Parts: sequence; structure tokens; C-alpha cells
Amino acid sequence: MAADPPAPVRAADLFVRHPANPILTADAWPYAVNTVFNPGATTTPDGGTVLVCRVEDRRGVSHLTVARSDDGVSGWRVDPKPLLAGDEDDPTNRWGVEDPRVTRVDAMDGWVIAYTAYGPAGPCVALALTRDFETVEQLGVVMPPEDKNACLLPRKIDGNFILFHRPTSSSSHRADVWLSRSSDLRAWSNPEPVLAARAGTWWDSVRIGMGPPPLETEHGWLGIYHGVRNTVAGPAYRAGLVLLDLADPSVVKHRSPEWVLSPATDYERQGDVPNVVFPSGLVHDPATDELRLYYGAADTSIAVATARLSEVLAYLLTCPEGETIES
Ligand code: BMA
Repeated sequence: MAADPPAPVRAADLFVRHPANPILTADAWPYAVNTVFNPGATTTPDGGTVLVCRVEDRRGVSHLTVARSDDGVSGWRVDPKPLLAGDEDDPTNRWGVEDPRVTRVDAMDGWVIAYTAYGPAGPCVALALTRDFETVEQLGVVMPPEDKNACLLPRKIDGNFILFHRPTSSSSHRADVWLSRSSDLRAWSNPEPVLAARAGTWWDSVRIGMGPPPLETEHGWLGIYHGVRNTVAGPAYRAGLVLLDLADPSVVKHRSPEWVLSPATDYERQGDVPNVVFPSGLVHDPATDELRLYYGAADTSIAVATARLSEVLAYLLTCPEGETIES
């Protein structure tokens, strides 16, 4: 008699918090800061992990600083100065730079950092290029205010780079994921709707935003996004999954009804902003099937959770398509 197939892993069990969490806090910084959180992540050819961390200084202004580790969990070496910071004389980022997402682009032999620039007109999306995480070339603002939560796919599709982002305006209550296309990272097409915040009491009913750059898999682009629900105790930030069509990433193939990560530990439930899990960096090791998801915890520290890509995809393929943005 054939053995029963293994039971599918439940959504809440897919990602396992690392016992070393939180893996980075302000105490690890070589200079005085308030908090470190919401990092972009990538691996380097030597097998090391690079995090581009959002660092909030003791004025409340954020900049981006690099931390490196051989195993992606411990032994972090934090740079003595920022990789990227706002400029008092630049109205687009006078109030700092936040929430970087890092994409390895092989065709450019480098990495693109998509981040939120913050100034009096509101948050907007800016891009920077780096080949070494020591210097950056700033491309400047690519999506005007208000817009944030941007990340780039690692390769062109039909001749165009794809940038996910989250435009909002004071005349609309919507805060959904859209994408724009560009052949040169400078001139971008009008946004196309991708994924909508769900209605009612859902965990992702108020705002959503794409987290790390989606990962290319045989079944589609694996996206991890954050969703916000308002409660009388304040907002709660959680993480869920989406699988996008490989040929056209504006098409949602599957979306997790349930979250996969929700504030539960002390470091996620207590901090400068309580009850926040903010997914922002993802690395995958094809040799071991392991995913490492880096996330900000309570806007105060950096944590990591691991999963098996095969289990994540097996779960997602059982999920429905989900809702699209209403026109
Ligand atoms: C969002 C962003 C994130 C932050 C989150 C929770 O609007 O600003 O940087 O982690 O709020 O405060």
C-alpha cells in the first residue's frame, strides 16, 4: 500500500523564527542610534549575507547602514558610517531615507536599492545602484509622493524592469500594490494594479505593501507582503504570501488567505511601534531549499525566520487567487 502523502504544512507553521532573534539591535551599532529595523537583504558570491538596515538616529531621522555576516544570523560586522542618508538641502529626503529593498541584478553586475525618501511632500520612492555596498550611485526619485514600499524584480520582462510600489493619496482610502515598467530604471510607465487590501476585518484590510523583491520560482514570482489591520489597540502589521505570474507579474495566481507571520514574541509585540512584523529581505539557498526572511520587529530590531521554499510553494498552490483592486 502506498504511503499517505505528507500533510501540507499550515500557513502559521511555514516560517520558523530563529532562536537567535532578534539578530540585530541598536546595541550592535558602532555609533549611537535609536533603533535598527526593516532591512533589505542579499547574498554575495563568497556566500556571505549583506543587510542594508534602516537605522533611526536619535533625532528620529532614518538612514541606511550595511551589516555583513558569514552565516546570515550571527557575527554581524556593522559599517561605521551610513551607506545612504538624507540631505538637509534636498526636499525629497530632508527627513531621511527608510525601508530599503535590495535586488541583485545580474545584467547590471550589481544591486538596485529601492527605498523610501522622506520630505515635506511626503514619502516617495527613490533608487540607488551599488556594486560593493560601499558606495552608491543615486538615481533619485522615481515615484513622486505619496508612494513607498517599492522593490524591483531581478530581471527584465519583455525588455522592461518591473518595480512594485504603493501609491496613495489623501483623496483615496486605498493603499494597494501596483507595478510600473521601465527599460532604463529612469522613465516609468503608469502604474498597473496588482494586489488589493482586502475589505472588512481581514488582517490585510487597511494597507498592504510588497516586502522583499519577489523570488523567481518555477511556479511564479513568490512575493511576501505586509498587511495592516487597525484595532482599538493600534495597527497590527503581519506578513502574507502571493504568487504572481512569471510572464506578467501584474497577474495574481494565488494569495494566502492567512498570514504567515504575525507579532507574537516580546521583540515583535514591544518596541517603538508595538505589534509590527515588517518583511523586507529574502534570501534563498537552492542547495538546501532554505528561505531566510529578514524582517523588522516593532520598529526596533531585526529578526529572521526560515522556511522551506518547497513547502511555501506547496501551500500557496492550494490558495485561491484572492481579490484584485476595484476600479
Ligand atoms: C510603515 C513604515 C514602516 C514601519 C511601519 C510600522 O508605514 O513606515 O517603516 O515599520 O509603518 O510603524
